[in-house]
Amino acid sequence: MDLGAITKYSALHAKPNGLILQYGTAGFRTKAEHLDHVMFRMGLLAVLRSKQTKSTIGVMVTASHNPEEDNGVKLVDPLGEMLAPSWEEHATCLANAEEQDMQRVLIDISEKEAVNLQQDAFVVIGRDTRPSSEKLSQSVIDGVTVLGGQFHDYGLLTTPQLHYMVYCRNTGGRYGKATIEGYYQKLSKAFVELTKQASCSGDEYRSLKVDCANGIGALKLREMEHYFSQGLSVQLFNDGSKGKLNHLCGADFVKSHQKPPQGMEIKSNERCCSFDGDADRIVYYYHDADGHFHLIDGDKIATLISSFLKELLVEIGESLNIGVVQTAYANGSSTRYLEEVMKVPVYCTKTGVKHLHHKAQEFDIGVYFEANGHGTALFSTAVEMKIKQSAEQLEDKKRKAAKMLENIIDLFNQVADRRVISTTDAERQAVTPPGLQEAINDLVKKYKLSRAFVRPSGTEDVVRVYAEADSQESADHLAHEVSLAVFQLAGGIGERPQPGF
Ligand code: 16G
Ligand code: MG
Repeated sequence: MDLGAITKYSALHAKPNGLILQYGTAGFRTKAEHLDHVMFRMGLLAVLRSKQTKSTIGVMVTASHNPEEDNGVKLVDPLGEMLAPSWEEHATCLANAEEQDMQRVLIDISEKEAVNLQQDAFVVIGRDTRPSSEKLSQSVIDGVTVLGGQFHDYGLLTTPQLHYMVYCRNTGGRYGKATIEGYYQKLSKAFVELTKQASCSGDEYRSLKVDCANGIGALKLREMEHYFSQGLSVQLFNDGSKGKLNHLCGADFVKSHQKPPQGMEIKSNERCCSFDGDADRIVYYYHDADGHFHLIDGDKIATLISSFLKELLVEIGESLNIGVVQTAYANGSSTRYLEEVMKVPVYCTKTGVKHLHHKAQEFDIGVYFEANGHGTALFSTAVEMKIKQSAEQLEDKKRKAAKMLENIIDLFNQVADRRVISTTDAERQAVTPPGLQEAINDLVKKYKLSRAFVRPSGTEDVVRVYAEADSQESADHLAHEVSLAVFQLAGGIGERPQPGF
Protein backbone atom coordinates (compact mmCIF):
# COMPACT_ATOMS: atom_id res chain seq x y z
CA MET A 1 0.00 0.00 0.00
CA ASP A 2 1.56 3.32 -1.06
CA LEU A 3 0.39 5.33 1.92
CA GLY A 4 2.02 8.53 0.67
CA ALA A 5 0.07 8.41 -2.60
CA ILE A 6 -3.18 7.64 -0.77
CA THR A 7 -2.77 10.68 1.49
CA LYS A 8 -1.94 12.87 -1.48
CA TYR A 9 -4.91 11.77 -3.58
CA SER A 10 -7.27 11.69 -0.66
CA ALA A 11 -6.62 15.39 -0.12
CA LEU A 12 -7.92 15.97 -3.65
CA HIS A 13 -11.17 14.28 -2.58
CA ALA A 14 -11.33 15.87 0.86
CA LYS A 15 -14.09 15.03 3.29
CA PRO A 16 -16.21 18.01 4.38
CA ASN A 17 -15.53 18.66 8.06
CA GLY A 18 -17.92 17.01 10.51
CA LEU A 19 -19.92 15.17 7.82
CA ILE A 20 -21.06 11.73 9.07
CA LEU A 21 -22.74 9.29 6.70
CA GLN A 22 -23.98 5.75 7.13
CA TYR A 23 -23.83 2.81 4.69
CA GLY A 24 -27.65 2.54 4.71
CA THR A 25 -30.32 0.24 3.28
CA ALA A 26 -28.59 0.22 -0.10
CA GLY A 27 -25.26 2.01 0.29
CA PHE A 28 -24.52 5.68 0.88
CA ARG A 29 -27.09 8.19 -0.27
CA THR A 30 -27.22 11.95 0.15
CA LYS A 31 -26.89 15.21 -1.79
CA ALA A 32 -24.44 14.66 -4.66
CA GLU A 33 -22.18 17.54 -3.57
CA HIS A 34 -21.34 15.70 -0.33
CA LEU A 35 -20.22 12.48 -1.94
CA ASP A 36 -16.87 13.05 -3.65
CA HIS A 37 -14.78 11.75 -0.74
CA VAL A 38 -17.15 8.80 -0.24
CA MET A 39 -16.71 7.75 -3.87
CA PHE A 40 -12.91 7.94 -3.70
CA ARG A 41 -12.90 5.93 -0.49
CA MET A 42 -15.33 3.32 -1.86
CA GLY A 43 -12.87 2.89 -4.74
CA LEU A 44 -10.22 2.09 -2.11
CA LEU A 45 -12.52 -0.25 -0.23
CA ALA A 46 -13.56 -2.10 -3.37
CA VAL A 47 -9.89 -2.86 -4.03
CA LEU A 48 -9.42 -4.28 -0.54
CA ARG A 49 -12.58 -6.40 -0.87
CA SER A 50 -11.43 -7.60 -4.29
CA LYS A 51 -8.02 -8.60 -2.91
CA GLN A 52 -9.63 -10.38 0.02
CA THR A 53 -12.13 -12.35 -2.07
CA LYS A 54 -9.75 -12.76 -5.04
CA SER A 55 -12.72 -11.75 -7.19
CA THR A 56 -14.12 -8.86 -9.16
CA ILE A 57 -16.10 -6.36 -7.08
CA GLY A 58 -18.70 -3.93 -8.47
CA VAL A 59 -19.29 -0.29 -7.63
CA MET A 60 -22.57 1.30 -8.71
CA VAL A 61 -23.04 5.06 -8.64
CA THR A 62 -26.75 5.78 -8.26
CA ALA A 63 -29.38 7.05 -5.81
CA SER A 64 -32.16 4.97 -7.36
CA HIS A 65 -35.57 6.58 -6.70
CA ASN A 66 -34.18 9.60 -4.80
CA PRO A 67 -34.44 13.07 -6.37
CA GLU A 68 -32.07 14.01 -9.19
CA GLU A 69 -29.92 16.19 -6.89
CA ASP A 70 -29.02 13.20 -4.70
CA ASN A 71 -26.54 10.51 -5.51
CA GLY A 72 -25.22 7.38 -3.89
CA VAL A 73 -22.90 4.42 -4.13
CA LYS A 74 -23.15 0.74 -3.37
CA LEU A 75 -20.66 -2.10 -3.60
CA VAL A 76 -21.51 -5.42 -5.23
CA ASP A 77 -20.00 -8.64 -3.84
CA PRO A 78 -18.53 -11.46 -5.99
CA LEU A 79 -21.75 -13.35 -6.64
CA GLY A 80 -23.60 -10.20 -7.63
CA GLU A 81 -25.00 -9.81 -4.13
CA MET A 82 -25.04 -6.86 -1.80
CA LEU A 83 -21.86 -6.16 0.19
CA ALA A 84 -21.41 -8.42 3.27
CA PRO A 85 -22.60 -6.75 6.51
CA SER A 86 -19.15 -6.70 8.18
CA TRP A 87 -17.83 -4.78 5.18
CA GLU A 88 -20.72 -2.32 5.41
CA GLU A 89 -19.27 -1.40 8.79
CA HIS A 90 -15.84 -0.92 7.26
CA ALA A 91 -17.43 1.24 4.58
CA THR A 92 -19.02 3.48 7.20
CA CYS A 93 -15.73 3.76 9.16
CA LEU A 94 -13.75 4.60 6.06
CA ALA A 95 -16.29 7.13 4.76
CA ASN A 96 -16.31 8.96 8.09
CA ALA A 97 -12.56 8.92 8.86
CA GLU A 98 -10.95 12.33 9.07
CA GLU A 99 -8.10 12.84 6.57
CA GLN A 100 -5.37 12.22 9.14
CA ASP A 101 -6.97 8.89 10.18
CA MET A 102 -7.42 7.45 6.71
CA GLN A 103 -4.18 5.44 6.64
CA ARG A 104 -4.88 3.88 10.04
CA VAL A 105 -8.45 2.91 9.05
CA LEU A 106 -7.24 1.30 5.81
CA ILE A 107 -4.56 -0.68 7.66
CA ASP A 108 -7.09 -1.70 10.34
CA ILE A 109 -9.51 -3.04 7.76
CA SER A 110 -6.75 -4.90 5.92
CA GLU A 111 -5.56 -6.51 9.13
CA LYS A 112 -9.00 -7.41 10.47
CA GLU A 113 -9.98 -8.99 7.18
CA ALA A 114 -6.57 -10.59 6.54
CA VAL A 115 -6.28 -8.91 3.14
CA ASN A 116 -3.23 -9.99 1.16
CA LEU A 117 -2.08 -6.66 -0.22
CA GLN A 118 0.06 -8.38 -2.87
CA GLN A 119 -3.03 -9.93 -4.44
CA ASP A 120 -4.36 -8.41 -7.72
CA ALA A 121 -7.62 -6.49 -7.59
CA PHE A 122 -10.30 -5.86 -10.22
CA VAL A 123 -13.26 -3.51 -9.91
CA VAL A 124 -16.10 -2.88 -12.36
CA ILE A 125 -17.99 0.40 -12.28
CA GLY A 126 -21.40 1.48 -13.51
CA ARG A 127 -23.43 4.66 -13.16
CA ASP A 128 -26.93 6.05 -13.70
CA THR A 129 -27.87 9.13 -15.73
CA ARG A 130 -27.77 11.75 -12.95
CA PRO A 131 -25.77 14.84 -13.95
CA SER A 132 -23.40 14.23 -11.00
CA SER A 133 -22.77 10.54 -11.73
CA GLU A 134 -19.98 10.81 -14.29
CA LYS A 135 -17.72 12.92 -12.11
CA LEU A 136 -18.45 10.80 -9.04
CA SER A 137 -17.60 7.58 -10.85
CA GLN A 138 -14.29 9.18 -11.84
CA SER A 139 -13.61 9.64 -8.12
CA VAL A 140 -14.26 5.91 -7.61
CA ILE A 141 -11.72 5.20 -10.36
CA ASP A 142 -9.18 7.49 -8.65
CA GLY A 143 -9.59 5.44 -5.47
CA VAL A 144 -9.20 2.14 -7.29
CA THR A 145 -6.09 3.26 -9.16
CA VAL A 146 -4.28 4.76 -6.22
CA LEU A 147 -4.44 1.36 -4.47
CA GLY A 148 -3.10 -0.34 -7.60
CA GLY A 149 -6.41 -1.97 -8.63
CA GLN A 150 -7.37 -2.68 -12.25
CA PHE A 151 -10.81 -1.60 -13.38
CA HIS A 152 -13.36 -1.64 -16.16
CA ASP A 153 -15.71 1.31 -16.38
CA TYR A 154 -18.97 0.18 -18.05
CA GLY A 155 -20.24 3.77 -17.99
CA LEU A 156 -24.02 4.05 -18.07
CA LEU A 157 -25.69 0.88 -16.70
CA THR A 158 -28.81 -0.10 -14.81
CA THR A 159 -28.16 -1.51 -11.35
CA PRO A 160 -29.22 -5.06 -12.34
CA GLN A 161 -26.80 -4.89 -15.29
CA LEU A 162 -23.88 -4.13 -12.99
CA HIS A 163 -24.85 -7.03 -10.71
CA TYR A 164 -24.94 -9.26 -13.79
CA MET A 165 -21.46 -8.16 -14.95
CA VAL A 166 -19.95 -8.92 -11.55
CA TYR A 167 -21.53 -12.38 -11.42
CA CYS A 168 -20.47 -13.26 -14.98
CA ARG A 169 -16.88 -12.22 -14.38
CA ASN A 170 -16.64 -14.29 -11.22
CA THR A 171 -18.12 -17.45 -12.72
CA GLY A 172 -15.79 -17.69 -15.70
CA GLY A 173 -18.49 -16.74 -18.22
CA ARG A 174 -20.66 -19.80 -17.40
CA TYR A 175 -23.63 -17.65 -16.48
CA GLY A 176 -23.25 -15.34 -19.46
CA LYS A 177 -20.87 -12.94 -21.20
CA ALA A 178 -19.87 -9.95 -19.08
CA THR A 179 -20.82 -7.50 -21.81
CA ILE A 180 -23.87 -5.41 -22.45
CA GLU A 181 -24.49 -7.52 -25.55
CA GLY A 182 -24.24 -10.70 -23.43
CA TYR A 183 -26.82 -9.32 -21.03
CA TYR A 184 -29.33 -8.49 -23.77
CA GLN A 185 -28.84 -11.86 -25.43
CA LYS A 186 -29.31 -13.84 -22.24
CA LEU A 187 -32.36 -11.99 -20.99
CA SER A 188 -34.14 -11.65 -24.29
CA LYS A 189 -33.64 -15.36 -25.06
CA ALA A 190 -35.20 -16.29 -21.71
CA PHE A 191 -38.07 -13.87 -22.31
CA VAL A 192 -38.80 -15.13 -25.81
CA GLU A 193 -38.74 -18.76 -24.62
CA LEU A 194 -41.11 -18.01 -21.79
CA THR A 195 -43.61 -16.07 -23.87
CA LYS A 196 -43.67 -18.81 -26.53
CA GLN A 197 -45.35 -20.96 -23.90
CA ALA A 198 -47.92 -18.38 -22.87
CA SER A 199 -51.42 -19.29 -23.92
CA CYS A 200 -52.30 -15.61 -24.46
CA SER A 201 -50.75 -14.84 -27.81
CA GLY A 202 -53.01 -12.14 -29.28
CA ASP A 203 -51.52 -8.82 -30.38
CA GLU A 204 -52.94 -6.97 -27.41
CA TYR A 205 -50.70 -9.02 -25.15
CA ARG A 206 -47.62 -8.19 -27.13
CA SER A 207 -47.39 -4.51 -26.39
CA LEU A 208 -46.35 -2.69 -23.28
CA LYS A 209 -46.09 0.96 -22.31
CA VAL A 210 -43.02 1.61 -20.20
CA ASP A 211 -42.48 4.62 -17.96
CA CYS A 212 -38.69 4.90 -17.61
CA ALA A 213 -38.68 7.47 -14.74
CA ASN A 214 -36.57 9.73 -16.97
CA GLY A 215 -33.63 7.52 -16.11
CA ILE A 216 -31.18 4.89 -17.30
CA GLY A 217 -33.97 2.38 -18.00
CA ALA A 218 -34.91 4.32 -21.13
CA LEU A 219 -31.45 4.15 -22.68
CA LYS A 220 -31.02 0.49 -21.91
CA LEU A 221 -34.49 -0.63 -22.94
CA ARG A 222 -34.04 1.19 -26.23
CA GLU A 223 -30.81 -0.73 -26.80
CA MET A 224 -32.45 -4.01 -25.82
CA GLU A 225 -35.71 -3.53 -27.70
CA HIS A 226 -34.66 -5.11 -30.99
CA TYR A 227 -33.48 -8.31 -29.25
CA PHE A 228 -37.07 -9.27 -28.45
CA SER A 229 -38.99 -7.26 -31.00
CA GLN A 230 -40.87 -10.32 -32.27
CA GLY A 231 -42.12 -11.15 -28.80
CA LEU A 232 -43.05 -7.70 -27.57
CA SER A 233 -43.38 -4.17 -28.79
CA VAL A 234 -42.57 -1.53 -26.20
CA GLN A 235 -43.46 2.13 -26.18
CA LEU A 236 -41.20 4.26 -24.00
CA PHE A 237 -42.41 7.20 -21.89
CA ASN A 238 -40.48 9.55 -19.62
CA ASP A 239 -37.31 8.64 -21.48
CA GLY A 240 -35.29 11.54 -20.09
CA SER A 241 -35.53 13.71 -23.19
CA LYS A 242 -37.42 16.43 -21.28
CA GLY A 243 -38.56 15.55 -17.73
CA LYS A 244 -36.55 15.35 -14.53
CA LEU A 245 -35.41 12.03 -13.08
CA ASN A 246 -38.07 10.39 -10.82
CA HIS A 247 -40.16 13.57 -10.90
CA LEU A 248 -43.92 12.83 -11.19
CA CYS A 249 -43.02 9.48 -12.73
CA GLY A 250 -41.34 6.18 -11.99
CA ALA A 251 -42.31 3.18 -9.86
CA ASP A 252 -42.18 5.05 -6.56
CA PHE A 253 -44.51 7.79 -7.80
CA VAL A 254 -47.01 5.33 -9.28
CA LYS A 255 -47.02 3.13 -6.19
CA SER A 256 -47.36 5.93 -3.65
CA HIS A 257 -49.88 8.01 -5.62
CA GLN A 258 -51.79 5.04 -7.03
CA LYS A 259 -52.02 6.69 -10.42
CA PRO A 260 -50.22 6.63 -13.77
CA PRO A 261 -47.12 8.80 -14.20
CA GLN A 262 -47.27 12.14 -15.91
CA GLY A 263 -46.69 12.02 -19.63
CA MET A 264 -48.38 8.66 -20.23
CA GLU A 265 -51.88 8.37 -21.71
CA ILE A 266 -53.58 5.10 -20.85
CA LYS A 267 -56.51 3.52 -22.66
CA SER A 268 -58.53 0.84 -20.94
CA ASN A 269 -56.80 -2.51 -20.61
CA GLU A 270 -53.50 -1.31 -22.06
CA ARG A 271 -50.61 -2.90 -20.24
CA CYS A 272 -48.24 -0.44 -18.56
CA CYS A 273 -45.29 -0.54 -16.20
CA SER A 274 -42.84 1.78 -14.47
CA PHE A 275 -39.15 1.46 -13.55
CA ASP A 276 -37.40 3.48 -10.90
CA GLY A 277 -34.34 5.71 -11.48
CA ASP A 278 -31.82 2.84 -11.75
CA ALA A 279 -34.27 0.30 -13.20
CA ASP A 280 -34.13 -2.26 -10.40
CA ARG A 281 -37.82 -1.96 -9.54
CA ILE A 282 -40.90 -2.56 -11.61
CA VAL A 283 -44.63 -2.17 -11.02
CA TYR A 284 -47.39 -2.90 -13.57
CA TYR A 285 -50.77 -1.19 -13.94
CA TYR A 286 -53.80 -0.73 -16.19
CA HIS A 287 -57.14 1.03 -16.38
CA ASP A 288 -60.15 -1.28 -16.50
CA ALA A 289 -63.10 -0.73 -18.84
CA ASP A 290 -64.59 1.76 -16.33
CA GLY A 291 -61.39 3.76 -16.18
CA HIS A 292 -60.41 2.53 -12.71
CA PHE A 293 -56.72 2.32 -12.00
CA HIS A 294 -55.31 -1.09 -10.97
CA LEU A 295 -51.78 -1.55 -9.70
CA ILE A 296 -49.91 -4.83 -9.82
CA ASP A 297 -47.25 -4.03 -7.26
CA GLY A 298 -44.54 -6.21 -5.75
CA ASP A 299 -47.06 -8.02 -3.51
CA LYS A 300 -49.14 -9.07 -6.46
CA ILE A 301 -46.16 -9.92 -8.66
CA ALA A 302 -44.89 -12.18 -5.86
CA THR A 303 -48.30 -13.82 -5.60
CA LEU A 304 -48.46 -14.44 -9.35
CA ILE A 305 -44.95 -15.82 -9.57
CA SER A 306 -45.18 -18.03 -6.51
CA SER A 307 -48.61 -19.38 -7.45
CA PHE A 308 -47.41 -20.06 -10.99
CA LEU A 309 -44.38 -21.92 -9.67
CA LYS A 310 -46.38 -23.79 -7.08
CA GLU A 311 -48.81 -25.01 -9.74
CA LEU A 312 -45.92 -26.24 -11.83
CA LEU A 313 -44.50 -28.15 -8.89
CA VAL A 314 -47.86 -29.79 -8.27
CA GLU A 315 -48.09 -30.71 -11.97
CA ILE A 316 -44.72 -32.40 -11.99
CA GLY A 317 -45.25 -33.90 -8.56
CA GLU A 318 -42.17 -32.27 -7.07
CA SER A 319 -42.14 -31.59 -3.37
CA LEU A 320 -39.59 -28.80 -3.41
CA ASN A 321 -39.98 -26.25 -0.68
CA ILE A 322 -41.13 -22.87 -1.84
CA GLY A 323 -41.29 -19.75 0.31
CA VAL A 324 -42.26 -16.13 -0.20
CA VAL A 325 -40.40 -13.32 1.51
CA GLN A 326 -42.01 -9.92 2.08
CA THR A 327 -41.46 -6.88 4.31
CA ALA A 328 -43.78 -5.13 6.76
CA TYR A 329 -45.01 -2.99 3.83
CA ALA A 330 -46.69 -5.98 2.19
CA ASN A 331 -50.41 -5.50 2.04
CA GLY A 332 -51.96 -7.71 4.73
CA SER A 333 -54.41 -9.03 2.19
CA SER A 334 -51.65 -10.45 -0.03
CA THR A 335 -49.99 -12.14 2.95
CA ARG A 336 -53.26 -13.75 3.98
CA TYR A 337 -54.00 -14.88 0.42
CA LEU A 338 -50.60 -16.53 0.06
CA GLU A 339 -50.78 -18.27 3.40
CA GLU A 340 -54.43 -19.24 3.55
CA VAL A 341 -55.41 -19.83 -0.08
CA MET A 342 -52.16 -20.68 -1.82
CA LYS A 343 -50.75 -22.43 1.27
CA VAL A 344 -47.34 -20.93 0.62
CA PRO A 345 -45.31 -20.02 3.70
CA VAL A 346 -44.58 -16.30 3.98
CA TYR A 347 -41.72 -14.72 5.88
CA CYS A 348 -41.16 -11.09 6.83
CA THR A 349 -37.75 -9.39 6.88
CA LYS A 350 -36.47 -5.87 7.33
CA THR A 351 -36.75 -3.45 4.40
CA GLY A 352 -34.00 -3.69 1.76
CA VAL A 353 -33.22 -6.24 -0.94
CA LYS A 354 -30.25 -7.71 0.94
CA HIS A 355 -32.49 -8.90 3.80
CA LEU A 356 -35.12 -10.44 1.54
CA HIS A 357 -32.54 -12.05 -0.73
CA HIS A 358 -30.74 -13.64 2.18
CA LYS A 359 -33.94 -15.19 3.54
CA ALA A 360 -35.10 -16.36 0.10
CA GLN A 361 -31.89 -18.37 -0.30
CA GLU A 362 -33.11 -20.76 2.42
CA PHE A 363 -35.67 -22.35 0.06
CA ASP A 364 -35.46 -24.58 -3.00
CA ILE A 365 -37.52 -21.82 -4.60
CA GLY A 366 -37.52 -18.46 -2.86
CA VAL A 367 -39.72 -15.70 -4.23
CA TYR A 368 -39.14 -12.28 -2.76
CA PHE A 369 -40.67 -8.91 -3.48
CA GLU A 370 -41.03 -5.63 -1.68
CA ALA A 371 -44.38 -3.95 -2.23
CA ASN A 372 -42.50 -1.19 -4.07
CA GLY A 373 -41.44 -3.55 -6.85
CA HIS A 374 -37.93 -4.77 -5.93
CA GLY A 375 -37.66 -8.52 -6.18
CA THR A 376 -37.13 -11.77 -8.00
CA ALA A 377 -37.38 -15.54 -7.67
CA LEU A 378 -34.37 -17.65 -6.80
CA PHE A 379 -33.99 -21.30 -7.79
CA SER A 380 -31.32 -23.83 -8.64
CA THR A 381 -30.51 -24.81 -12.22
CA ALA A 382 -32.01 -28.27 -11.70
CA VAL A 383 -35.28 -26.78 -10.53
CA GLU A 384 -35.21 -24.32 -13.44
CA MET A 385 -35.00 -27.14 -16.00
CA LYS A 386 -37.92 -29.04 -14.50
CA ILE A 387 -40.07 -25.98 -14.43
CA LYS A 388 -39.30 -25.14 -18.02
CA GLN A 389 -40.30 -28.55 -19.28
CA SER A 390 -43.55 -28.69 -17.40
CA ALA A 391 -44.58 -25.12 -18.22
CA GLU A 392 -45.33 -26.38 -21.70
CA GLN A 393 -48.02 -28.66 -20.33
CA LEU A 394 -49.90 -26.01 -18.40
CA GLU A 395 -52.79 -24.22 -20.03
CA ASP A 396 -55.11 -21.46 -19.07
CA LYS A 397 -52.57 -19.63 -17.05
CA LYS A 398 -53.79 -16.21 -18.01
CA ARG A 399 -57.35 -16.88 -16.90
CA LYS A 400 -56.09 -18.31 -13.65
CA ALA A 401 -53.78 -15.38 -13.06
CA ALA A 402 -56.52 -12.83 -13.63
CA LYS A 403 -58.81 -14.71 -11.28
CA MET A 404 -56.18 -14.88 -8.64
CA LEU A 405 -55.60 -11.14 -8.63
CA GLU A 406 -59.33 -10.58 -8.20
CA ASN A 407 -59.02 -12.45 -4.92
CA ILE A 408 -56.51 -10.05 -3.48
CA ILE A 409 -58.49 -6.98 -2.70
CA ASP A 410 -55.88 -4.59 -1.36
CA LEU A 411 -56.48 -3.23 2.05
CA PHE A 412 -56.16 0.50 1.83
CA ASN A 413 -53.00 2.03 3.14
CA GLN A 414 -51.31 5.30 3.82
CA VAL A 415 -47.62 6.16 4.24
CA ALA A 416 -46.10 9.32 5.67
CA ASP A 417 -42.64 10.58 6.71
CA ARG A 418 -41.71 11.67 10.21
CA ARG A 419 -38.73 11.78 12.67
CA VAL A 420 -36.38 9.22 14.33
CA ILE A 421 -37.40 5.89 15.95
CA SER A 422 -35.91 2.40 16.51
CA THR A 423 -37.61 -0.92 15.73
CA THR A 424 -37.53 -4.72 16.09
CA ASP A 425 -39.40 -7.77 14.68
CA ALA A 426 -38.61 -7.02 11.01
CA GLU A 427 -39.47 -3.36 11.69
CA ARG A 428 -43.03 -4.16 12.78
CA GLN A 429 -42.59 -3.07 16.42
CA ALA A 430 -41.20 0.22 17.72
CA VAL A 431 -38.73 -0.17 20.62
CA THR A 432 -38.14 3.53 21.24
CA PRO A 433 -39.42 6.00 22.21
CA PRO A 434 -41.06 4.28 25.18
CA GLY A 435 -44.83 4.10 24.97
CA LEU A 436 -45.02 4.51 21.21
CA GLN A 437 -45.72 0.85 20.38
CA GLU A 438 -48.43 0.71 23.07
CA ALA A 439 -50.00 3.84 21.60
CA ILE A 440 -49.93 2.29 18.11
CA ASN A 441 -51.49 -0.94 19.44
CA ASP A 442 -54.35 1.03 20.98
CA LEU A 443 -54.97 2.98 17.77
CA VAL A 444 -54.91 -0.15 15.59
CA LYS A 445 -57.63 -1.74 17.76
CA LYS A 446 -60.05 0.99 16.70
CA TYR A 447 -60.16 -0.11 13.02
CA LYS A 448 -61.13 -3.30 11.22
CA LEU A 449 -58.46 -5.44 9.49
CA SER A 450 -55.93 -2.85 10.47
CA ARG A 451 -52.19 -2.78 10.93
CA ALA A 452 -49.68 0.02 11.41
CA PHE A 453 -45.95 0.43 11.96
CA VAL A 454 -43.30 3.11 11.92
CA ARG A 455 -39.65 2.83 10.88
CA PRO A 456 -36.75 5.17 10.20
CA SER A 457 -35.99 5.44 6.50
CA GLY A 458 -32.65 3.98 5.39
CA THR A 459 -32.33 6.41 2.49
CA GLU A 460 -33.63 9.73 3.82
CA ASP A 461 -33.61 11.60 7.11
CA VAL A 462 -37.22 10.76 8.03
CA VAL A 463 -39.36 8.12 9.74
CA ARG A 464 -42.01 6.39 7.64
CA VAL A 465 -45.50 5.66 8.94
CA TYR A 466 -47.52 2.83 7.39
CA ALA A 467 -51.19 2.09 8.11
CA GLU A 468 -53.69 -0.25 6.50
CA ALA A 469 -57.39 -0.91 7.14
CA ASP A 470 -60.56 -2.00 5.41
CA SER A 471 -61.33 1.42 3.90
CA GLN A 472 -59.26 4.31 2.62
CA GLU A 473 -60.89 6.60 5.15
CA SER A 474 -59.94 4.35 8.07
CA ALA A 475 -56.40 3.90 6.73
CA ASP A 476 -56.03 7.69 6.42
CA HIS A 477 -57.36 8.25 9.94
CA LEU A 478 -55.18 5.58 11.42
CA ALA A 479 -52.08 6.93 9.64
CA HIS A 480 -52.83 10.41 10.90
CA GLU A 481 -53.35 9.24 14.47
CA VAL A 482 -50.15 7.21 14.41
CA SER A 483 -48.28 10.23 13.01
CA LEU A 484 -49.59 12.33 15.88
CA ALA A 485 -48.43 9.69 18.35
CA VAL A 486 -44.99 9.73 16.72
CA PHE A 487 -44.95 13.51 16.80
CA GLN A 488 -45.81 13.60 20.50
CA LEU A 489 -43.71 10.70 21.72
CA ALA A 490 -40.68 11.01 19.44
CA GLY A 491 -40.15 14.74 19.96
CA GLY A 492 -41.55 15.95 16.65
CA ILE A 493 -40.47 19.41 15.57
CA GLY A 494 -42.22 21.96 13.37
CA GLU A 495 -45.89 21.68 12.50
CA ARG A 496 -48.08 18.87 13.84
CA PRO A 497 -48.88 16.28 11.16
CA GLN A 498 -52.05 17.17 9.28
CA PRO A 499 -54.66 14.67 8.07
CA GLY A 500 -53.67 13.39 4.62
CA PHE A 501 -50.10 14.68 5.24
C1 16G B 1 -33.62 1.14 -0.94
C2 16G B 1 -33.69 -0.36 -1.06
C3 16G B 1 -35.13 -0.80 -1.20
C4 16G B 1 -35.98 -0.25 -0.09
C5 16G B 1 -35.83 1.24 0.03
C6 16G B 1 -36.52 1.73 1.28
C7 16G B 1 -32.26 -1.92 -2.23
C8 16G B 1 -31.59 -2.27 -3.52
N1 16G B 1 -32.96 -0.81 -2.24
O1 16G B 1 -34.00 1.73 -2.12
O2 16G B 1 -35.14 -2.19 -1.20
O3 16G B 1 -37.33 -0.56 -0.29
O4 16G B 1 -34.46 1.55 0.12
O5 16G B 1 -36.26 3.07 1.47
O6 16G B 1 -32.13 -2.63 -1.23
P1 16G B 1 -36.49 3.75 2.88
O7 16G B 1 -35.58 3.04 3.86
O8 16G B 1 -36.15 5.18 2.64
O9 16G B 1 -37.94 3.57 3.24
MG1 MG C 1 -33.72 1.35 -7.45
